[in-house]
Formats: sequence, structure tokens, C-alpha cells
Amino acid sequence: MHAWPASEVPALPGKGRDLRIHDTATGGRVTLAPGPVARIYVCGITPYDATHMGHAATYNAFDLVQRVWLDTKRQVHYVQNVTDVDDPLLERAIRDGIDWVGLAERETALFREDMTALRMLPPQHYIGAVEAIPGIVPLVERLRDSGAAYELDGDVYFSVDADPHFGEVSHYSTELMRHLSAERGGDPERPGKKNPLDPMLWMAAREGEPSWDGGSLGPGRPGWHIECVAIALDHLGMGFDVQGGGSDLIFPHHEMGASHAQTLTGEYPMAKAYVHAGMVALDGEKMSKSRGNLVFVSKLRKDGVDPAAVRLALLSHRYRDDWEWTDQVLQDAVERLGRWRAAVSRPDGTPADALVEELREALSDDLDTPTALAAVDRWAALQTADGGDDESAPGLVSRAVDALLGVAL
Ligand code: 5CA
Ligand code: ZN
Repeated sequence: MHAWPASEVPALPGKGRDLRIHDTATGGRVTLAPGPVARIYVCGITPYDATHMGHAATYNAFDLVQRVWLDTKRQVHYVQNVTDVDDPLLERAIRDGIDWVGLAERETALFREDMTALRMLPPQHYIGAVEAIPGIVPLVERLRDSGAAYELDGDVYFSVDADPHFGEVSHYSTELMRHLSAERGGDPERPGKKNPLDPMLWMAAREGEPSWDGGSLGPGRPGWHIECVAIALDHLGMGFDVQGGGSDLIFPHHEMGASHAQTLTGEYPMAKAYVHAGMVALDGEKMSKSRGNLVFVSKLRKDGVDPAAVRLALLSHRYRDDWEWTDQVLQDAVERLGRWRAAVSRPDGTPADALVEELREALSDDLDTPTALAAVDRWAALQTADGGDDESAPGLVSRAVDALLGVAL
């Protein structure tokens, strides 16, 4: 699949700091110091509805990770998937009486537009589940042939007990895992499974549902977790730097994905850091397509809201926190954007070299965007109060805010 156009990232004087980021698996901060090419996999959308503020907040967090790396003069190898066939997508298509392929294409196209408007950097490889199927089938066959997967009435399940490290991403109790598995696409109650938590790798063709050639597995479609593993291993290999997503993906998705990959390769761990963004809520409940309590990026754009203000609204919260979207959050961002734009449009300026270093320090400190925004606020206040005679300062601030925060002033 094609991704979306990249906005340019201005180069800044000097060099940024290595990223210290919270890793779910170890429960603490890790310092990521990759070689010349940093590798990141971020779980993409299931395209059955438009991009909401929760999605946007999560993709914003991983966009910042890349901006920190770019500022350390590294290249970034970024891979993202699109879950363009899965139960919720098929169910929505049936509910609305539309073709599932058309639904996925339409919503993916809208997502690309939203990401472009928000200045999110595009992945180099943007891969749909459907196009990944030829790579998924041999992985499932290998797991089955090695005894790490088994058949149940034609479906193929992964045996979580095959991975000695199973549980080391989430560290959740078995009880919680069972609960979340049922809630998030698993089937812990299905009779005949070796372990109730075992996730499906390959689902045999069902009447009235799309299916693909599965070689020795028979016709069917892939499970959710193996989709991301196949794409990540194909394009990044093992031991990549960051596996990213929202905190609702910790279990089962990232736990199972790590287990699949580790069992397939015998290497550990799949990723150096498992990084998770908090959940954005609306009216006290997690914003979700299934609940329908949504604020869409595309709707705000259509209403004439500046995407830079939407981005600033996302940045005003720390990525790991759960937070609530309100009109006030957006209003504050609109006002802040106005203050910043007024400040950089003055011809002379308050020196900004220290501000660039403050931004670098805040972002490398587990993406501390509230501190970064406060630093720009202080500079803008000084600049508006008396300015200074540093003519290069407004341009430097514009470039820094663009390069490090993805906001075009
Ligand atoms: N296609 C799978 C991942 S392989 C999927 O989870 N798709 S999704 O469309 O449901 O979510 C896309 C991303 O947005 C995921 O990282 C998810 O954790 C994140 N996300 C979904 N809802 C919210 C929310 N309310 N707040 C923050 N992030 C969210
Ligand atoms: Zn995924």
C-alpha cells in the first residue's frame, strides 16, 4: 500500500539527546541508542471508521519518537500496518450493507489525509493485512510444524505455553489476561483449546466471509497478532527498537505478537521497548469505534479547525496519561497557536538557543510535551513583551517547533 506524503523536517543546529522512554515490558525507563538507523513498528488502524482523537494521540506519540531520533541525526525505518481484514471490519460492512474492501479503502484514504494534515511522518512500509497473507502462511506452517501451534476444527491456534517468555510484556495476571482476551477478540471459552489464552493464527474459511489460499493450512484468513509479526519481521527483523501502540494493545496484541516472534526465531526480545500511549476518553469513556463516542480529525478539519491546533491539543497531554477530550482542550490549543504565531511573526527576537535545548531535553525525557510546550510559551511571552535583537530567533523557533513537535507556525 502507499502511505502519505512526508512533510519536511527542518534540520536544527547541534544535536538532540538519546531518547529515554518508558518500556511496558520492564516497567521502567530505557535509553534507546540505536545505530545509524532506528527501527520502529507502530500498529496501524482497523479501517472501518474515521480517525478519532484517540488514534491521533497515539500516532502523535510515535511521530515524536521519530522526531527525537531524526534530531540525533539518525535515520528512521518506520513500518505500520493496516488491519484491512478482521472481524470488526467485516461486521461493520455487513451492518451498513457495503462491500468490506470498499469500506477499508475509503477509511484508509481518509486516515492518510488526516495524517498528512497533522504532519505525521509516513512509514516507509505501509502494509495491509491482505497483502501480507503470502508471508503469514509460511510462518503459521512453521509454528505448527515445530509443535508451537495446533489445529482445532480446521482453525490453527498458537500455544502460549511454547514461549518461555510469555507474559513478559504485560505482566498481567492470568485472570486479567483471560478477561481481556475475551474482550479484545480472543475466545478463551472455546472448548478444545490447550490453554484458554491461545490466540488464533489462522481461521479456516467461514461461509460468507472472504478467504485466501493458506497452502497446507487450507483456505482461510490470518489471525490479528501474526499479521503484525509477519510484517514487522519482514521489514525490520528481530530486536527492533520500538513496538508501539495504545495501551489497549498491551494485551493480548503485543504480548501475543512478541511470543509469536520469539518462538519463530528463538531470539529474545522482539523489541527493545514496548511503548504504549494512554487512552483518550470522551464523556468519561474511552473513545472507541465500538462505543461510538468519537471526535473525528476529519470532522474538525471540515469545520475549519487548523490541524496545527489539533496537533497542539494532542501535545498538551503527556503521551502515557489517559485524558479526556473536551472543547476546552481544543480552545486552549487554538489560543496557544495564535500566541506562538504572533511571537514568531515579529521581525526581531528573544534569543532561542536555550529554548531549542529545553525542547530537546523535555522530549528526550519520555516525551514530556507539557514541559516542551511550557518552554515555548515562556519564549513567546518574552518575545511579545519586549522582543530582542536576535533576528534569527523567530526563524529558529519556527524550525524547532516544526522539527521537534510537528507544528507548522
Ligand atoms: N489494527 C489494530 C492494531 S494492529 C488496531 O488496534 N486498530 S485500531 O484502529 O483499533 O487502533 C489504532 C491505534 O489507535 C491503536 O494503537 C490503538 O491502541 C489506538 N487507539 C484506539 N483507541 C484509542 C483511544 N481512545 N485513545 C488512544 N489510542 C487509541
Ligand atoms: Zn498490530
